[in-house]
Amino acid sequence: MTADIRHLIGGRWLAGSGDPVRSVNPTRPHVVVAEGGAALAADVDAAVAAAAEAAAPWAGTPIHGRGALLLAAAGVVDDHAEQWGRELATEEGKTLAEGIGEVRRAAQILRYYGAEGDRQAGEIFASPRAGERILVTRKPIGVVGVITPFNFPIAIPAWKIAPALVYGNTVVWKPAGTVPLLAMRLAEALTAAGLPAGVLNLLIGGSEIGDALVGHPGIDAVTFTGSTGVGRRIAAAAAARGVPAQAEMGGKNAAVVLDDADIDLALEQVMLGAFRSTGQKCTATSRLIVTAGIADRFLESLSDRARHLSVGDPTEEATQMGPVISAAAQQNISAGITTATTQGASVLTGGRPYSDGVRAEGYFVAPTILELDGGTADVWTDELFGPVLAVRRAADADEAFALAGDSEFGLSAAVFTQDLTRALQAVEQIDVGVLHVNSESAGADPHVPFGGAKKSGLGPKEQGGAAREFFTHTTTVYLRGGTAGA
Ligand code: UN1
Repeated sequence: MTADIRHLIGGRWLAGSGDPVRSVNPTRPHVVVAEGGAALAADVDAAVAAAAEAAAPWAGTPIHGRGALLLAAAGVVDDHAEQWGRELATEEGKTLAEGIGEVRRAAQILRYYGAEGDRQAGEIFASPRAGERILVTRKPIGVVGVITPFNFPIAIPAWKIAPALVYGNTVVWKPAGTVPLLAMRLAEALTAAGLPAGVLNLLIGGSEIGDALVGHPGIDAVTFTGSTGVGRRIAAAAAARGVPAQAEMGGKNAAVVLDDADIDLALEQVMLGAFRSTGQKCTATSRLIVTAGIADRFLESLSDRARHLSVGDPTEEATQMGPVISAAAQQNISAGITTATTQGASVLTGGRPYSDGVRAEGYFVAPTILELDGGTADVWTDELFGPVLAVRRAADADEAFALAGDSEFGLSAAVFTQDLTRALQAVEQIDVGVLHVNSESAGADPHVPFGGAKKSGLGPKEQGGAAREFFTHTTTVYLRGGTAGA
């Protein structure tokens, strides 16, 4: 059954009068998941006006009251985990287990921020002047533009929208046009929980809606997750208007497997990092560095596992990897593989299109492992955002860590070793925002900072206490009593 696309503006669910938009099932692209009319630029004006009107009463609601709404929404999300998880797998293409897991993760994020009222609200400092204290308090920024990607259609929106709301901001949100159904689900959960009209507005459409949002004079801050090119453009546009931007962008994340690693653990985790969500995570493992003593054995076992991965319809229980999001993504990834081979890469497994059944019909890319010789290769430097792992061998740990750092990006990395000294060396030497020792490069808990080093991100990090840096500003209060001369 095809869902109707609706936009949420000022508390009302409205049909769009723009061009037709639709999301399709990437496993069976002739199946339409959701369709309707896109939002128009005029809808951006209406949504921003609704968010501006809702801003003062929302900011004036005690944080515990705002949090209670998020906790109620978490309950709604959890209650629908199975249904929405299946819809997610159908619309986005990740496996059912991952889809249900992601919906539950969205609920967990809502619960984390729902409890924010019970945490520290600011700081107090001593004053060099008698009778004075200095308070650092937090205030909302205002109306936040939220732009989210396709790959976590409900979890990433939750981890931006939940902190935005709990800190007292109102939101106008544009999700990726490929996943409107899951966006509507999150907005439904928040409205069912009793969110006042205008506090969250949802507009579905193409990049012109995102541009109109970022350029709108009523938007006080922009938070974005997606590609590096778009993130830089958004941050530049925001800077030109003098408003803060938070952009979480590309990664080219390395797994480093040293000679002394627990090999079975490393095999299992590298597989998850490279191929879960079909490699479509900014934290996915897209580079692998193995040291010489174990390289042959490790690569042989890894290729064998990749070759036997169950690839197909993600809504079937046995499936371990589904399709990529779109025909354009499939073509881009396939072109990246072809370029790699012309640049000297050897294909250890995958690399060829499927010719059978649903895998030929849908946007499938085989799990692919490419071993590079010493030369330069685009697949080593450029994010393909698919199930493609580029491998290099290193003589020893020092060379392996240097290769891990050989990227303009620095989002996440994984290091597999049982030697504490080597693990500590990795912490010192690998310049990333998220480092996993003996676990895969993806994964993030809601209570700790998330974001990249180097060119992976702009602006304050996300999640945990870090989110407060972006979604609030400080007011430093020099506080004295009124008694003259006291
Ligand atoms: C994860 O590693 O589980 O777009 C989350 C992304 C990241 C989120 C990764 N912002 O893939």
